[in-house]
Amino acid sequence: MGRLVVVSNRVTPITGRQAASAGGLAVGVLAALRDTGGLWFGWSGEVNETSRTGGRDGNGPPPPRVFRTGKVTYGLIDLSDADYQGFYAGFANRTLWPLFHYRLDLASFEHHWYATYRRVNQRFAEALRPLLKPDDIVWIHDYHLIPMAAELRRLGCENRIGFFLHIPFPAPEIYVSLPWHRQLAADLCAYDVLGFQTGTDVHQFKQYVELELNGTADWKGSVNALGRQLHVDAYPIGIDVDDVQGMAVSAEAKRQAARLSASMANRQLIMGVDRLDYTKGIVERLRAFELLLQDYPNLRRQVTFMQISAPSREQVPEYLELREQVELLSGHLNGVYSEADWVPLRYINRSYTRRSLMGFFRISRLGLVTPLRDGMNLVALEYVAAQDEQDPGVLVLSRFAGCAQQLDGALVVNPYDVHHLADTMHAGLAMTLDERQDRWRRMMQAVRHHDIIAWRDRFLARLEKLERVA
Ligand code: ADQ
Repeated sequence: MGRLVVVSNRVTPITGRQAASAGGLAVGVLAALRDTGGLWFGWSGEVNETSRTGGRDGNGPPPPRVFRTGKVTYGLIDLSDADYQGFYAGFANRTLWPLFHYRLDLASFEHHWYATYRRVNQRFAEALRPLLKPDDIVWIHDYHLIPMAAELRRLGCENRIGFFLHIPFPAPEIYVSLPWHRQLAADLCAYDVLGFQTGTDVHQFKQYVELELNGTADWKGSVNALGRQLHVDAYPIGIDVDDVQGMAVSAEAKRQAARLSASMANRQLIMGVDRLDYTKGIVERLRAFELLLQDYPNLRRQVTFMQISAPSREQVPEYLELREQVELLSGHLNGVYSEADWVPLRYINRSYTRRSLMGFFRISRLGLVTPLRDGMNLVALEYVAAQDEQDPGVLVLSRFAGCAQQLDGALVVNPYDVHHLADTMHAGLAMTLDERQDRWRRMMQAVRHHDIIAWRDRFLARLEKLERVA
């Protein structure tokens, strides 16, 4: 097999113990790169003024910093503040992210952001091009980098190039609201393999191709459009199951879980963990919890809901508004229902180590994963893997999370229907041990079947099978 080259917006060189705290993409991709050796290319996370694209001095931005750790070579570039604002904070996070999650109301369509997005993608391609060897297999990740294959092709690159979209691909009716929908669709068609999280995403992309590009798509995954033929399929991302199980019984997890248990006075623990993002349905979840306490007063004093929301994208105004809304609701809820010796909600606005989170999951009775829209949602998979098979918790899962298509043992809900969500939480808390075990076994089978290694191997096998671009 040719060398693997992975490109993602953020690259965090991680080693040793740090690797255990990294999630999804980093874990899966690093494992592949470590096995076979390869290059991981992308933005360093640094912002500085020497890295400006489109400057007038003719010098251009500096070349990437290239270094090697073990078998993995890293290629890192920095971004200027203007590029960061237009490309990352602007077009990626305030145009594509809300639009692809069906939040047209929150999407802004600024032409200068789009221009910067294209320019930064071009810069990524120009910086990567000299590092590529003819047999390299290139795997590009996520919505920040959609135009990259087209830019690489423009520079004469004939390598096999695949793309994986970590977020949903919206229904064509939503997608066409993007003023540049056609350009980005043409960019997607420049790839050889296009991977989505679910069959629904694949279906929606194919529908768009047929309706708007006059292309064709067959049931085997072959898509012809704009003079290109590409393979399009669902590759649901998964987790490293053994790793998560190990973390859930680690000394750190046990210590943290014991501290939490001691503070709970035998109450049942309900858990929610997400980035503080408007796609995750946190507001609806809090409303449902309030309804649970209102409609089932016998549960008061019997449960504690711990919602851990890691701060996220705090430079984006919509995220600050969400934080205020969640803080207001939490304060209200605790103000109304707390008693001298019981506080129903513990709302925590920071991140925890993954070991601690897995330890909390393991002692909880209910896991609430209720996004309004989510590509896959790794928290749901981690929740399942972290459980004790003798006494597993119940997963309440949104039908709008990609993983709802695999986890038939979950209690599946429509997160907008907060009354039903409250009733489902009640049913989950009352579930017998037999039923909990039965549901957990079914979910665990699916989580193992679709793990991170299966995801990566299936995608790369498909990319390797293809002939190089003529
Ligand atoms: P995200 O939207 O970030 O991912 P998710 O898939 O749930 O969402 O992954 C989040 C990761 O961060 C998990 O590994 C979780 O354990 C960790 N995490 C969350 N909150 C945390 C906290 N408070 N402290 C510490 N760690 C925390 C995007 C897409 C998803 C898709 C993934 C992978 O939006 O739909 O599943 O990429 O493709």
